[in-house]
Amino acid sequence: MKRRPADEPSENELDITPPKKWAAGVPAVAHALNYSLAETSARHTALTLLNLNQVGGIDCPGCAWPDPEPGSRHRNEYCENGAKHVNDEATERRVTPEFFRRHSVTELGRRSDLWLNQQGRLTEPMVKRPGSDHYEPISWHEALGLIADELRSLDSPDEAAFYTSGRAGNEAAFVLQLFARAFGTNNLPDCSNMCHESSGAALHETLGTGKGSVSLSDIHHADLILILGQNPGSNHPRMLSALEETKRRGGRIVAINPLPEAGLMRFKNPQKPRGVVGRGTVIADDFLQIRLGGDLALLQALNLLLLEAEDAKPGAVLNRAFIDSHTKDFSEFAEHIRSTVSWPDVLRATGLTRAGIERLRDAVLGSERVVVCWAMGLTQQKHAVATIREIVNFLLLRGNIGKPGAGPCPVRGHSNVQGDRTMGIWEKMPETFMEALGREFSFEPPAAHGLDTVDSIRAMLDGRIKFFLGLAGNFVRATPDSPVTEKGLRRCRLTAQISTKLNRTHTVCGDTALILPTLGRSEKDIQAGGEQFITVEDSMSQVHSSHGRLEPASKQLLSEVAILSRLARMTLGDRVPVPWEEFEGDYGTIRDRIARVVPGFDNYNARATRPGGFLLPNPVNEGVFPTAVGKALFTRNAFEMLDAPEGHLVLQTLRSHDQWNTIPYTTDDRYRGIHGSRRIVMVNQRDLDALGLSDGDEVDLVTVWHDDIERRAEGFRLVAYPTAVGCAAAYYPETNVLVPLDSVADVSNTPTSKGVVIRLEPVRAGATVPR
Ligand SMILES: Nc1nc2c(c(=O)[nH]1)N[C@H]1C(S)=C(S)[C@@H](COP(=O)(O)OP(=O)(O)OC[C@H]3O[C@@H](n4cnc5c(=O)[nH]c(N)nc54)[C@H](O)[C@@H]3O)O[C@H]1N2
Ligand SMILES: Nc1nc2c(c(=O)[nH]1)N[C@H]1C(S)=C(S)[C@@H](COP(=O)(O)OP(=O)(O)OC[C@H]3O[C@@H](n4cnc5c(=O)[nH]c(N)nc54)[C@H](O)[C@@H]3O)O[C@H]1N2
Ligand code: SF4
Ligand SMILES: [Mo]
Repeated sequence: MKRRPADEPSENELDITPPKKWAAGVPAVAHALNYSLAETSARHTALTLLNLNQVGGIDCPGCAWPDPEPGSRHRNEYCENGAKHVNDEATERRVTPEFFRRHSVTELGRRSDLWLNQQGRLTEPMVKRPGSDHYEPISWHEALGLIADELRSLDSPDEAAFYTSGRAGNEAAFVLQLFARAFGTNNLPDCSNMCHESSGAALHETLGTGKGSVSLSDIHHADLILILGQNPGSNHPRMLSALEETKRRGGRIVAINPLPEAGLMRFKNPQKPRGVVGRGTVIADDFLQIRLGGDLALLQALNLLLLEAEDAKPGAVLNRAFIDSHTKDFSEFAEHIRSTVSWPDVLRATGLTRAGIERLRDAVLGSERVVVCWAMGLTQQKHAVATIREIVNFLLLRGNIGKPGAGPCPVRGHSNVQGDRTMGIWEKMPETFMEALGREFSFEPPAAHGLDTVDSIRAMLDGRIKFFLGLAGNFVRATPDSPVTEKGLRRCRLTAQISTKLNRTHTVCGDTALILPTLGRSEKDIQAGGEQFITVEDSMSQVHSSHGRLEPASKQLLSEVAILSRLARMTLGDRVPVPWEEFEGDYGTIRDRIARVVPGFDNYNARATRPGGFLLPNPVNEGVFPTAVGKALFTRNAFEMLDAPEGHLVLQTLRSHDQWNTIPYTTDDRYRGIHGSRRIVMVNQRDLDALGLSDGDEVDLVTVWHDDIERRAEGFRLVAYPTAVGCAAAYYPETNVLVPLDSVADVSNTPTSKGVVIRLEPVRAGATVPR
């Protein structure tokens, strides 16, 4: 059954109910089923959901949270949002050539992100030729030929950028980076540049590895888990089941967040009968309602309190043996903390009380095994890398790294964002990887580092990048400073997107633009060598396979690997001896090569298909810290905080419960009690009073930044909300327009999406409000 394209939803029926104090339970399951059934038939829904996260089934295309051991998986091993994500892909709606005849590119550019996504799956390759305002059908051969010609006509390979979003599987990612490097560039920007780049930078520097070292079992066995800057109830829902298990074993959890997120407060597990009725489990034993950007100050104060506790009781607080044998620069760090932490600054930066921070110290002192989890609330701040380094300092002090039940846990976003990096999607892969790649395929990979996401946009703006290819993702909505990014992309000579669904990036075109429609993860992938599967790596470094089950959305779809292999062959000919055709026919041959290039992947093909897959070793768990000096490093980090001038607020741009990154599924945010509109901004009642504004007023959000460009997001409804004082929250991507391209984290170059100083300007009666 083909469904009609959906109509543009109405945006002005805002309905506010009190924020929820618990997450999941029966309503969550009901919501997922409602959404799924609106998109697909009941049979389809059953087929996708029963295969989700099962051995031999489909890896959930949602977040990167790991699956339990094969033997302990539930029959419904997915969350409400995982069900929504997979059914968003399995929709029976279709975008056809007829659709593009009816809608010009300009018209599509005026549609909302929600509407574009609701039109359904892309079905045929399409081209927008120079001077035209319509996409028209094109054959695969001609489409890939156009791209290959454009690539060959560039003055330098560095005029091309190849973007990856973290849904791409290992095989496609490996082929893409190989193609880019064989072509001659390291310009491999990815979504990770906007996501956990700060985590990778800080962990790599201090521990010698950019990944977290914690497993699900460590989460279960921790005495104490700190959760900073993360909203697992919406963004990693099955993490709540793991936290429930931690609690059952007597562990404690402290939530550190400007918002009292429902999932952190109380959880009703829909997979357990007792979770469906009753009050569920209280997740957070303590909640520190921190101000945006205050985490560095909090961690430094906590580290000072630990040093002072050690002074009071020498030998009882710090793990001296661990510090002496496994770390470097402890004294410099301790001296720095003692001489720089100022309590007035800490209290101002965090908005917390000293008593609250001392409570946290006591919780730490009462715990042998501590895990620290974090996500975007930390990574998307100017001082993100310093903050995460300070987490490492904190963990090192009591030897909470490399032992069971303890360690750093950056909770990754996209289901395979970590795997894509392991496969070489990074503009600055280490030399060891480049050498192995060059040796395996007998070529000289380019030595110079490439451009990341923000630098690629800068290069587009000044004409240094002329070609853009996106493997999944929605570049113009994921990136900051929307009109600036759009201008950059429009300056390209050719833009091409390998996508499953229509999104805004398809409407922001270079002279020539191509839509290359591809198979989703839920679909059967049949190649010359038979039925294929792909592999992915979760947030805890477990690598496993994913097998598509559904019939493809259209007969004309090609797999990501097929598109990239054919494009590489057409562009490079036999310039580099890579068996592209063999890769396309049998992904096992790609995995054989990966096994020879990437450490930890020996015997990849056999191990990937074992139930549950295999775990990549993390040296930290063997007590090895592969930094330059072979030890974990304590670091000294300068105090920094987010300060808003009088009459201003700091804004974070975040996700609702009902969206997948740049794609809203509905206009609701159920756990926060917001229904019917995404153009809202959450502000504390005390700030509303101080600003002379009221709940329900309409305002523009205007960025305060040191250049002359006016950045304004128009027509937002104020919602009085219990967020930290001085801190506002509004949804991404509608507010990306407010984040200046140059407002980035030190070291990692990640846009500061969680720390933008704004003012609220009341909208005069009668002014028109855009959608
Ligand atoms: N359903 C769903 N799941 C997803 C995604 C999705 O869009 N939808 N996206 C996926 C991706 S790619 C990612 S990266 C993850 C993102 O997962 P999250 O990081 O949980 O996502 P955000 O909505 O950006 O939420 C940031 C959280 O940090 C808090 N926060 C903001 N600033 C600060 C701060 O300065 N300090 C502290 N302590 N807290 C702060 C916010 O209040 C919020 O709770 O989720 C993944 N999972
Ligand atoms: N202001 C602000 N900006 C942010 C953030 C924020 O919190 N605030 N978060 C940042 C973060 S953490 C991230 S990860 C980025 C996300 O940025 P991206 O990863 O670029 O964006 P997504 O929304 O995940 O991309 C969705 C699109 O991917 C395509 N797609 C989906 N599945 C597949 C598939 O299997 N194959 C292919 N080829 N295509 C597919 C579909 O066409 C869909 O429209 O955004 C970042 N931007
Ligand atoms: S927690 Fe993440 S990976 Fe697991 S089912 Fe939900 S969205 Fe999918
Ligand atoms: Mo992300």
